[in-house]
Amino acid sequence: MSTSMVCGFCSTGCALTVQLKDGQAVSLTPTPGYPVNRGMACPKGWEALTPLRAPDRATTPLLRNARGRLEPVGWDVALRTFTSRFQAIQAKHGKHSVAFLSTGQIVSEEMAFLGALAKHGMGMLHGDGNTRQCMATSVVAYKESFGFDAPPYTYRDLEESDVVVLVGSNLCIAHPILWERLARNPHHPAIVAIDPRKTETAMAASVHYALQPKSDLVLFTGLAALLIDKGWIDEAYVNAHTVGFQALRAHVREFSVERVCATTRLSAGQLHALAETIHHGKRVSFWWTMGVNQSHEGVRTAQALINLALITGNLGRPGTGANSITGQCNAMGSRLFSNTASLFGGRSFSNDQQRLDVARILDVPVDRIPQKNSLAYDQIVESILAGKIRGLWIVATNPAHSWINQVDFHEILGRLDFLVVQDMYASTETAQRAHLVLPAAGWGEKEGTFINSERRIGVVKQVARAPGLALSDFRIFQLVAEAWGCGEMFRRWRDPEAVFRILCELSEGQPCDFSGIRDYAMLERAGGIQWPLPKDAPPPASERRLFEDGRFHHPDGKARLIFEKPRPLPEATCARYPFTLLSGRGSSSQWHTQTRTGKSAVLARLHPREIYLEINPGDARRLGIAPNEWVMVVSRRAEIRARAFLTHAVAPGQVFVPMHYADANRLTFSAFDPHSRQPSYKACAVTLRRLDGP
Ligand SMILES: Nc1nc2c(c(=O)[nH]1)N[C@H]1C(S)=C(S)[C@@H](COP(=O)(O)OP(=O)(O)OC[C@H]3O[C@@H](n4cnc5c(=O)[nH]c(N)nc54)[C@H](O)[C@@H]3O)O[C@H]1N2
Ligand SMILES: Nc1nc2c(c(=O)[nH]1)N[C@H]1C(S)=C(S)[C@@H](COP(=O)(O)OP(=O)(O)OC[C@H]3O[C@@H](n4cnc5c(=O)[nH]c(N)nc54)[C@H](O)[C@@H]3O)O[C@H]1N2
Ligand code: SF4
Ligand SMILES: [Mo]
Repeated sequence: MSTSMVCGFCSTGCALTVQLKDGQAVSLTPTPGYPVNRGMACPKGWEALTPLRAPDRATTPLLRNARGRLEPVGWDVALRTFTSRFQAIQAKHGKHSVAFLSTGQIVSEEMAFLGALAKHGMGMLHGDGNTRQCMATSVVAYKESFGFDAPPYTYRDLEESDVVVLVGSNLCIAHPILWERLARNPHHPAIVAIDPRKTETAMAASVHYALQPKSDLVLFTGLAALLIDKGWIDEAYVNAHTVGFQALRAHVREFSVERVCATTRLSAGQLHALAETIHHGKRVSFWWTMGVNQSHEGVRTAQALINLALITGNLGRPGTGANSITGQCNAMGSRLFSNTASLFGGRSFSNDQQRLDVARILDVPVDRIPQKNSLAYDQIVESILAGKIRGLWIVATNPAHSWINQVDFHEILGRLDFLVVQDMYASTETAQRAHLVLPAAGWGEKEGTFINSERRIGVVKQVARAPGLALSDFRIFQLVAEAWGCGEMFRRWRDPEAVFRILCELSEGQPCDFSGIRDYAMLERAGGIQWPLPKDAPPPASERRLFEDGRFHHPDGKARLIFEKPRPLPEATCARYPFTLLSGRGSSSQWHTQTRTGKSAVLARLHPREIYLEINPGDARRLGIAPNEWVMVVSRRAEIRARAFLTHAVAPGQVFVPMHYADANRLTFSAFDPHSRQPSYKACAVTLRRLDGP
């Protein structure tokens, strides 16, 4: 017996075939016919079952006792404590003094349950997720430019482009199967990598532009200036489908070649060559990931890329697009259904009609749906510091490792009156800080759906039993609803598939409308289905892109060309802190804070066990640092030890540390994009010191 389901790590959304014995998983292999991965998987996918069997799984609820130790309790005590502590905080400090932080890594059905339970059931106003750390920039950029958060592409575009521009994306290791798809492109595309580091991707690309960190906005604005100046734009497309071209043209005039070269440290020749490559391409696609999103000016940078695609008419045709690649397996689900930054289905909390629509579909009184937006993640953290938020429920994310500036964050966590952490493992940095740990089933131990980067909805199944008393997040939310006293509100939320039907209804009439999907079986038969698929639509093709008719989601059907002046770096280098610290993914075998991938002996052989720092050999020589030597990396917040890894992949004056080691974010500086409030993880100032002795 075997069954196929979508992988639970990255947003590529590969399908894996799980071999079963007595209904339980024994092994897995990539699914051959699935339109996403076509029989391929990366090391994490192959090892996806291993983390389920780890010895540090949370197998029972844990409650911190009077001596400060976490001690096992039953679900009855856990639920009573959860309810009484949070309700007491709300009674004393107001309903909004309890908040939640969720994730892009549970199924959409669970995300929606958490969002509805917390806000409509428990009366919270504030809830955000780790999608803020990751995709908030793209969400805001798309919403403003296209009128809806709608990544336009399908993966086949990687195979149909003749020019592929990858910006701040290390596709080879962060999305290896997408890289495989690109490698199969029969048109011998020019692959352009734009990244300060010579990454695995940059090495494999046709050309690498090693720009100065955070100079992307200047680069793309300057490129627009060159393209417009030379008349290398698609005027017919601009006139028919965009608004704001005259203003954009006036704005970009200030970005002379000299200015762009001075800021980016690219040569005039490189800039002209890039403009020519784009001009000569017939099907040019622009792809970006965290090198763009995690920036103090990420939204405008993403929009500068969107503008390039729009003014050159590279949208809505095969092999084109302004394409943000997502990160987590269900980041796209969280964008539509977490009920955090937007109301269900990409709606707005401040729109009365949309609140009424949701209230009707969910059969809840409309006054249970907040009229105001939640605070963003960093503002929730600030509110804890200010004593306004005193209770926090964290589900499927590990912010005591992954949030920016850990020195502050750990101090702030200590101020909470009550912290609940719901995770697969009791050993995570965040669970270790909790007053109450709720043991959760993981991927493979429950069912539901994920939405991948190309908007494809795919099914996740139960192929293993959760250990001990661990329960699916779905079941935990049901129990919390009962204990809280709002169980009645969730009578229809019987099981994940019943909730999937509610999600279909919530999507109806929205640009993401997938009300034409009947059930999980239909998704399975089709090999996943991309949104939109409205009711009564003809059977969908296996790959579809958006905006083929040139109509965007603004009322006039046109896209907006949006721009703004570049901003100064929040923490620039100086004489005391002369190095720019970059951070990001280290290898294809490591996932984020390593709570899952850290459990696999196979994956452990594919990456260094200890934290390391990539440094340019010239800088190392100057500072007397030998290969593999332990060095002290010092920022204004903290100093950490890391092994020096000498490599020309980083430019002089820059260093890189992978985010998978907990110390990385002790160095980073709390700075945010003002429009998306996404953390700028990828630039702060550090200095290096040699350590005497071992
Ligand atoms: N193996 C593995 N795969 C993953 C993940 C994982 O943890 N492990 N995580 C998943 C998730 S959630 C995400 S969001 C994606 C992230 O996927 P990516 O964004 O591709 O990964 P990162 O390494 O974070 O960042 C990409 C690149 O941005 C570059 N960069 C830094 N600053 C700048 C800049 O100013 N400009 C430009 N142009 N580039 C810059 C960095 O040098 C880095 O090479 O990966 C997903 N896939
Ligand atoms: N310096 C630096 N920091 C970064 C980044 C960077 O590039 N540089 N990247 C940022 C980005 S893009 C992201 S997405 C974040 C990721 O940051 P996190 O979300 O904190 O990272 P994960 O390790 O994926 O944490 C997921 C947690 O959920 C648990 N879990 C997994 N499955 C389930 C489940 O089904 N149910 C429950 N209840 N729990 C589950 C895991 O055990 C783990 O503890 O990190 C961000 N931090
Ligand atoms: S590329 Fe992503 S979705 Fe595919 S197997 Fe690897 S982690 Fe899973
Ligand atoms: Mo991410």
